Amino acid sequence: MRTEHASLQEGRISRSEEPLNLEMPFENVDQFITPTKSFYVRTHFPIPNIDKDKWRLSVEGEVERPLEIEYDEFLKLQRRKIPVTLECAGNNRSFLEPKVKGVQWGLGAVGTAEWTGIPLSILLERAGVKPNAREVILEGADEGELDDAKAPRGKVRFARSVPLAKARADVLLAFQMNNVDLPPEHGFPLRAIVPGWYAMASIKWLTRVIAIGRPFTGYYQTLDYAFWRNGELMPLSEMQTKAQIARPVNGETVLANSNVRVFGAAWTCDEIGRVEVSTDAGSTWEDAQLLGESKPHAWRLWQYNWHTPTRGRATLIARGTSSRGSTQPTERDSNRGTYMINHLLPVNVTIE
Ligand SMILES: Nc1nc2c(c(=O)[nH]1)N[C@H]1C(S)=C(S)[C@@H](COP(=O)(O)O)O[C@H]1N2
Ligand SMILES: [Mo]
Repeated sequence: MRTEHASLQEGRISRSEEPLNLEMPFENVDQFITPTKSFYVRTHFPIPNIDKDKWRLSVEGEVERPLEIEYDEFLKLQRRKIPVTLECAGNNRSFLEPKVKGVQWGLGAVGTAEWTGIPLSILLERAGVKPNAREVILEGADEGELDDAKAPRGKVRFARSVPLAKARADVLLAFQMNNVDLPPEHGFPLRAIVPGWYAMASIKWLTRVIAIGRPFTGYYQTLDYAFWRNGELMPLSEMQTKAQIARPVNGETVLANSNVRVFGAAWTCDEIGRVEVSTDAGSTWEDAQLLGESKPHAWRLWQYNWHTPTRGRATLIARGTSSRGSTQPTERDSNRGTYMINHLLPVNVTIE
């Protein structure tokens, strides 16, 4: 690992060095907020080194009054702080059979942080969005050439769009993560947080906000981070419901005739309604206990008290349901390609 990145790893699993991709060991989850040093890192290009005094955010495109904002001006605006769970759309990819291309994430390309920033709606209002605008493109400062015959030639920047209604509703432009300035790898000086959506939409190193009157056709919108629906490639958006077991871990040996705490986290695009656990490979299910309070767009920790049998093996499975009633699918849907992996995953344990 390159020396400048080695110091960043700090107990995280290195999935690739250049670009830097680090995973949180999911078995370590024990609190609602993920410490920044444990939070997964996903990058596509080298991390841009941005001088905040030279950095500007532009708001342009289909707006009456295009504007540029400096970092210090940002800090003077009315700020908000919200906990939001980010999950990479490729989380759990290493469990797919047969294997597919892409970063081989296990369970830990997910985490919850408190994000402090300015609602995007404030800037859109200042700039005066024209009536014909439909979407808002969020563009980062990072760029590079892509190793894909379908990609445009030359350098491409990492960019995604959100519908104008979503941009106005709850997209946050965050300058702090867990109460301190964003670290470089998480998007310093400013990143978008798109609550409830897979994290590819939460653009780091944000430099441009562009209102447009038609659907955005950028590489990371239409070719990558897309899935098949009715024969058409659709951009990924909302997170799908998922419950993951943090402990026990797959392959662990647990004590016979004892109480074992099965513990994990569950999330969806809004709020979790229910988590069930099976200790017999999915034949029967019981409700887990949801811990803490429910917060929109953030995961919910849960636990289940399992009284273990005398000896043998068991297959544990957790299953989440959103407050709107969408439950995790049992089987993988191949239309989802290499993304949105939320089918049920077994955790096999030995009882001794
Ligand atoms: N500018 C920019 N923003 C980006 C990315 C990127 O490579 N460049 N990666 C996206 C993806 S795919 C994910 S999963 C999240 C990861 O955020 P994190 O590294 O803070 O965990 O950032 C998103 N925002
Ligand atoms: Mo991602």
